[in-house]
Amino acid sequence: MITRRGLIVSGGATLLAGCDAWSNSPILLNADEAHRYLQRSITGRAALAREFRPDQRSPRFRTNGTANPNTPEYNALAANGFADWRLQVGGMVQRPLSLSLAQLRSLPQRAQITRHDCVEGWSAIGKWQGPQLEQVLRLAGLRDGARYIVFHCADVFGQRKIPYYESIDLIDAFHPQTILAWSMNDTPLGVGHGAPLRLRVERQLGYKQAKYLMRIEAVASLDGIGRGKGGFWEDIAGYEWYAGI
Ligand SMILES: Nc1nc2c(c(=O)[nH]1)N[C@H]1C(S)=C(S)[C@@H](COP(=O)(O)O)O[C@H]1N2
Ligand SMILES: [Mo]
Repeated sequence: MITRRGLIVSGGATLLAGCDAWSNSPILLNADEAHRYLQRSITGRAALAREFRPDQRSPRFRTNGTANPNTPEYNALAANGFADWRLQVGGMVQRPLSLSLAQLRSLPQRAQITRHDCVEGWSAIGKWQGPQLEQVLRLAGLRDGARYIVFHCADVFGQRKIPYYESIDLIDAFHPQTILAWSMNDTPLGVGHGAPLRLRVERQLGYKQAKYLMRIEAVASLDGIGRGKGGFWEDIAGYEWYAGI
């Protein structure tokens, strides 16, 4: 039996399937997403970001954005080496999780040497290691209807003390190079680079690489997150939510 999804993925039949197929596809709900899907099939969202040799790493990798959250909560966690820190995994999952650094380190690991590109115009090559986000999402089990993963951070901005946040779709969440990095250049992440855990989503720009992760949330829609654009800079400065490189 040919499902509507089958028509979508079979390529040539896509246009014949018409609007009905688009609107019933589990991954395409509106024109904006349909546009991204088309772009994706041209550029290949599943393709890997380039990986480099160890000797190609940048001698200096600058920090950007928050270099130390410096809140009482964060300082207390940092003071004892993040032994009491836990990554909360919740939202639309079957099994909410609370994972220690030791648990994250004991999952199968992936290491990659990649180039970080900041929207402000600088780049740096570094080595990152941690479990693939996919490993953690499989442990938690996404519930039907979950379509985005939101990352909530420890650092806060402005008078209203809004914690940094970012989000990605499930294509990037399950991309093999999307990892929860606790190590940079073979050393546990320093405070400047997001200790104890940060996201690496290698096909996107720097501001998507959320540092100081505290909580991961699976959601059906980004409407209830911040002002609805899916990320801190997206909401306050109009940055693109999909920051593909
Ligand atoms: N929590 C948090 N994550 C963040 C930021 C931030 O200010 N807070 N800045 C982003 C930006 S714009 C960039 S370029 C990278 C910088 O990462 P680095 O400090 O390790 O170079 O982190 C991203 N992730
Ligand atoms: Mo950036």
